[in-house]
Amino acid sequence: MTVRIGLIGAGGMGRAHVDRIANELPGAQVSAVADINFDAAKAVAEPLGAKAYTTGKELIDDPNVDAVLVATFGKVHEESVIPAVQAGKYVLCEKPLATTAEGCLRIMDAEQAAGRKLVTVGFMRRFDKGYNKMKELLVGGELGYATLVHNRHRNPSVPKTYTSRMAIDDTAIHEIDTMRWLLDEEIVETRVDRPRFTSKRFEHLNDPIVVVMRTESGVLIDDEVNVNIGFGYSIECELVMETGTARLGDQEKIHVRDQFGNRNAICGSHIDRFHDAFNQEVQEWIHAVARGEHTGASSWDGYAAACVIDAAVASLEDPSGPKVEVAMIDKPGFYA
Ligand code: ISE
Repeated sequence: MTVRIGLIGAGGMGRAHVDRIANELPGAQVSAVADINFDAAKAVAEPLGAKAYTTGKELIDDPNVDAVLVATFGKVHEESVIPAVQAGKYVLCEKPLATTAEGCLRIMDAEQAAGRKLVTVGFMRRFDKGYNKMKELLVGGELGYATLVHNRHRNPSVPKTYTSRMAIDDTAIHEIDTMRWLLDEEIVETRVDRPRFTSKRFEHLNDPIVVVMRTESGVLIDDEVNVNIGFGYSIECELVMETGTARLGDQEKIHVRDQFGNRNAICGSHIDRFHDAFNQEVQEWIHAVARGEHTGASSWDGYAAACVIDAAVASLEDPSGPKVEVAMIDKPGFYA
């Protein structure tokens, strides 16, 4: 079966997904594209012979759409995900599932009413080889249990429209989910520290910040979010266990050694740095949809991340940067 995918959101992330589905991954085709900017939808749809729409609703109702890929802004994910679920279609929604825990709960309600898990959240780092090796080492247990994790999440720059809240719900969300997945436990408390801010930021932005989190078992996680670093897109992670540590390889690039030194190129964006992880994620989703099965991070994972976001934002908005407990509902049996 060829899965016919409808893409909602024809921006950079959506176009990168279209490109991988058309040129790299077997088993699917993009049959429709929707964007509030119709010209942008048309520009992506026409070369593929796909339909273009202005609204997600029209795309979801299209009988030639089997499954929906949502790549709009986080704030408007909910308005596409809920109708897609109500139409009984599988959805791969880019992170965040919704920007607040409340929004995620509404999605979970719709999904439970539909009676099956239909929503996958695009937490692609779960498919990254380096993080998977790290998890394997931790689960293997030869270096003991985890005590600390140090993360650095650096972007070359962000547009003026990027807000301080987005440093958490759009950027740190990756570490929030990856740490829950890596350590296999919930984050129960968080606080946001503010170092000296960079002069390279837009005035309205708190940048850099450090999001500090603690898990149920007491593992302490720090995450430097630094989004105007200039030199490139750089993700670092070091897992500290009792008798050893594991660190991500720096970039998905080769090392060059010559008369200028020993170096590897720095990635420019997440699309570049996590290219293989995105491919793996989307490929597994396509195969699962064809089998009529759910795969990847669930709405519960989207909700759990949003609960940490809500707590971190509360800390960020209080100039004293207090520790804030993460409040969550009990996990419904549906997501067990
Ligand atoms: C963007 O949406 C991403 O997902 C990137 O991985 C992150 O580094 C960036 O800050 C976000 O805006």
